[in-house]
Amino acid sequence: MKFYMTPGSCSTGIHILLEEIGLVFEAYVLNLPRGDHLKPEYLAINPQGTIPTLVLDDGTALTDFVGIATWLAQTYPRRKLLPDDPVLADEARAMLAFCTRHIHGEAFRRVFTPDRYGPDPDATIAEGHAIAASAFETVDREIAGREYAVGPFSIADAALFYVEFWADKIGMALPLNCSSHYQRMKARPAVRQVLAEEGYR
Ligand SMILES: N[C@@H](CCC(=O)N[C@@H](CS)C(=O)NCC(=O)O)C(=O)O
Repeated sequence: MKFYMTPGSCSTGIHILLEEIGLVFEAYVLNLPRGDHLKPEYLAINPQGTIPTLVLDDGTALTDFVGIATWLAQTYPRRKLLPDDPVLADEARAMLAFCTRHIHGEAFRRVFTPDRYGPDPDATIAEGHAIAASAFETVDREIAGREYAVGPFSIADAALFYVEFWADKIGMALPLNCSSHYQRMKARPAVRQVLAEEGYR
């Protein structure tokens, strides 16, 4: 498999899942500020010009975080990346969607790329911070008393981790349960390995 990624981006979440499963893959690092993701050769693989992309051995390109994470969980069921319990599995999918679509797509997209939202970047960044803060409070209530996002470790944790990592990066304080979750994730061998490989100590 070929994995297209950028260190410290949302692809870090998929990188963690690949390591958790113990898959062998070729990593291709894209430099987003330099525009690698908009070059014709990459757009031929992923027309949306986003990372992560996972190209399977038969050449199929999976181009969406939720899609890749779900594919990994279903393709490697023995790793139990989605709980057997259907209610918990549904909660994991809901958390995955909330982290990628809402916390990433609505909050951090404003914080990291405010120019996409109009002429007042400072107001957009502030709005992004406010959306993120409120969303982390919601997650904090949901994960209270659990070891991981829905109880057992799942694909939801990879998504929650990368948005927590971004909060940490921009100096945003996480509420208590999210902060504990973030520390617990950072203690996992696969997460430590991924962070080291991506250049974080
Ligand atoms: N729909 C994609 C979006 C992922 C996404 O926004 N990735 C960011 C990096 S964290 C990206 O590729 N940004 C480049 C761009 O949007 O131009 C997914 O969920 O995987």
